[in-house]
Amino acid sequence: MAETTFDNATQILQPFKGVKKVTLEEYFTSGHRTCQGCESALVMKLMVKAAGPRTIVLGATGCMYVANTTYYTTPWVVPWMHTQLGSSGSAALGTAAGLKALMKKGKMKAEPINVIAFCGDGGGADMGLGAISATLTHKEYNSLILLYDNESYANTDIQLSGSTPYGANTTFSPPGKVHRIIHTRWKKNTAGMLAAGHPECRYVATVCASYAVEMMNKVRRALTIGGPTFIHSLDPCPKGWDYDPMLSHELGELAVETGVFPLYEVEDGVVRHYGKTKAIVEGRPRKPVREYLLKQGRFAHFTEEDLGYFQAKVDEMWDKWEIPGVIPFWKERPKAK
Ligand SMILES: Cc1ncc(C[n+]2csc(CCOP(=O)(O)OP(=O)(O)O)c2C)c(N)n1
Ligand code: SF4
Ligand SMILES: [Mg+2]
Repeated sequence: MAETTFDNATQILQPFKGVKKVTLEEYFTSGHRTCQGCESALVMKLMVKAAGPRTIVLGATGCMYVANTTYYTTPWVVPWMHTQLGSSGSAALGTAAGLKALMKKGKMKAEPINVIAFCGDGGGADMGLGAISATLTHKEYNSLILLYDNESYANTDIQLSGSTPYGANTTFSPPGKVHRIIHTRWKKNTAGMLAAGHPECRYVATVCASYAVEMMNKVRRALTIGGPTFIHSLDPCPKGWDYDPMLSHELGELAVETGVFPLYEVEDGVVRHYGKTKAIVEGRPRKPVREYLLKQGRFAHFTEEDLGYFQAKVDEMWDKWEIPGVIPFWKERPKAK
């Protein structure tokens, strides 16, 4: 059979210019069993809406697998496949390579088909980090890995992950009488690490579904650029974060407005803060982190001292980091003589 030429060129997905321009079709519909107010379910819906119907979604184990594919029910309208907890990277690369081979051999029409693999913070930022890293080195294959970060191993009852914030109450870190703060580690900087360490990856972004149009446009940008790309989404989780489900949207906004979760994209090595984060970089004051933390039961045991420590760490990120929220180093200042 004749070989069809097929390179990395993908479709051009223009950004949605405002909410009224967003397409009406849904590819993640009813039929899921996530908790009321689950932001990660919204992320799935927006992600595939942004990508469109010519999309294959691959999902690592976690809430977005288990609650979305109960026997005989599923909200996915596009082709969907489960993959093992740490395998989102391998699934993305294998599927993209398989499609490319079939198209190259002329066994499939050569056309852009989006390959999106999602993973949770446990599956992506912890267990599957190696596979994601490998995928981000393979510039010849088009795929997007979307990490939905609800800041715990939620599906197995809220164990702490490398993405769980300092001090949070999880089933692995319940505050006690002797030790109030059991989880004393600061959250991993996953997007910054992946952006800084993968020269073949042309696009990395952080997103939050509270800013839905911007979030969808980052997905569209990643799928337009092609090659391996990565998006990190911060997703409020009413069960794990212990708050009233009606606060999901507000908590996403507060994560950004307090500077806890900066929004940025790195395209071909150029960092661009966007949205409310851009305003903060340009001088808008950050809200105090207590406004974000004290709305969540997982921080209900925090004292003023704990709030002060958390605020100081976030201040450090903004005041000292080489690129605030992205590159966690700063240059040694010359010692005064
Ligand atoms: C190799 C492996 N270890 C453990 C599990 C059990 N397990 C299923 S889902 C899950 C939690 C995954 O957490 P995360 O990736 O953050 O997704 P979330 O549940 O928070 O959506 C765990 C530990 C598994 N399925 N496979
Ligand atoms: S535990 Fe959290 S992430 Fe899982 S379905 Fe419920 S709200 Fe969504
Ligand atoms: Mg999780």
